[in-house]
Amino acid sequence: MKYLNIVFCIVSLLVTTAIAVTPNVGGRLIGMSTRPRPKGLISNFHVSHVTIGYQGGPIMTGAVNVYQIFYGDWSKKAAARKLLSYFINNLSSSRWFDITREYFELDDLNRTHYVTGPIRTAKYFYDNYSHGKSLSHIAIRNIVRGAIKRKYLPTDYNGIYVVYPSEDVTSQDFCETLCGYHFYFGNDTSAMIKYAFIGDPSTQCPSACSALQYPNSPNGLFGADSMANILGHELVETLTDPLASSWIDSGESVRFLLGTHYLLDAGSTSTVQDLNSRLFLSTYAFPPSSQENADKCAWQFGNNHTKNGNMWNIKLGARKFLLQENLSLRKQACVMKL
Ligand SMILES: *[C@@H]1O[C@H](CO)[C@@H](O)[C@H](O)[C@H]1NC(C)=O
Ligand SMILES: *[C@@H]1O[C@H](CO)[C@@H](O)[C@H](O)[C@H]1NC(C)=O
Ligand SMILES: *[C@@H]1O[C@H](CO)[C@@H](O)[C@H](O)[C@H]1NC(C)=O
Ligand SMILES: *[C@@H]1O[C@H](CO)[C@@H](O)[C@H](O)[C@H]1NC(C)=O
Ligand SMILES: *[C@@H]1O[C@H](CO)[C@@H](O)[C@H](O)[C@H]1NC(C)=O
Ligand SMILES: CC(=O)N[C@H]1CO[C@H](CO)[C@@H](O)[C@@H]1O
Repeated sequence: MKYLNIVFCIVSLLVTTAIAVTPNVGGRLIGMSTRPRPKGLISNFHVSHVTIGYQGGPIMTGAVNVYQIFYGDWSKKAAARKLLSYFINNLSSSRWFDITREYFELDDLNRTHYVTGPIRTAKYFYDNYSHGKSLSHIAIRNIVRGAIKRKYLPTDYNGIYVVYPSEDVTSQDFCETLCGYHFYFGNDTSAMIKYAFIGDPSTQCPSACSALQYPNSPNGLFGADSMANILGHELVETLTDPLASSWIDSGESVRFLLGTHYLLDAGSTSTVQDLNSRLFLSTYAFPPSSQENADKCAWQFGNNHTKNGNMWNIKLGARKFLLQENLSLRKQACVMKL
């Protein structure tokens, strides 16, 4: 079976050259799960506090550009677009982002290189429904690929491309099992395009993918305010685990991940990419957890300020956001800052 060959290929690469070898095939679509609910589809989801370990792959060092793709109809949402840019541009100067700076990669001489940032917005692009109003995972990948191919956005292997479908667009698994995810494509391990999908929950699932009390939000933009939390989650995971080979659950769960099946967050969908950059998709139900750093703290906000139903827990620049906590390596805990 081709699928299994690919899996074994990754395993042997990791075993023979333990450091900094990154498979250019395989990996999973790393989703941010919807909020845990007592009953229903995601009832088995729980946040595990088992520490994550370094698995030998790369992280993203240095300055990282974020290329935003506003998909669908953003014509009346300049304020939301600006809020998301503001969030990105103010994130890496926060103490929250210092948590991310604890994460590192080892090069082939075992030298340590940390996530540094800064992250900042670069070119953005409006995509006027090029793939319709119902997006599969592959369509989302192709939206990014198309924007680069047609030179609306530059090719930047140290960048992160973010696709934000407008609230009228439905996306595969969005609201059902996940709120956002990050993934990658390309043929060459040293030249992979990293991208993320961030859904707008405001009309489709204001409670499954937002912790805010609809319609209240810190900046008066429920959709963008909710997306900021998902965006923070996916950005730090992309920085610390861009190819799902660096900072992800350690030990048995990862051996299981590589040797048997691609494990997933509760009920989400795995995406396996072969050498021809085709995508295989398959879904497993509630496997043991395989989580990245922000997954450990998803939907945990620590103390928040609440006024008239409006919740926030962090100030970035002059604006307030409700942003989840993150996993500190040193503290082995979910924290808002170091
Ligand atoms: C916050 O974001 C705004 C808008 O993108 C930007 O002008 C400002 O310089 C940022 N502030 C910091 C401290 O990065
Ligand atoms: C790097 O560290 C690993 C694990 O400690 C060790 O097996 C390997 O020989 C080291 N490589 C170099 C180049 O020092
Ligand atoms: C988007 O496409 C629609 C239908 O093709 C068209 O009416 C509209 O002008 C386009 N908008 C932009 C900003 O290109
Ligand atoms: C990967 O390689 C194939 C075959 O050479 C090529 O057609 C395709 O465009 C490449 N994909 C990327 C993302 O570079
Ligand atoms: C915000 O704080 C209130 C009061 O402590 C708490 O009940 C609520 O669950 C918190 N909200 C979130 C999203 O953590
Ligand atoms: C709930 C929780 O862990 N909150 C912590 C967030 O981080 C700050 C700073 O380290 C702590 O004071 C909180 O207790």
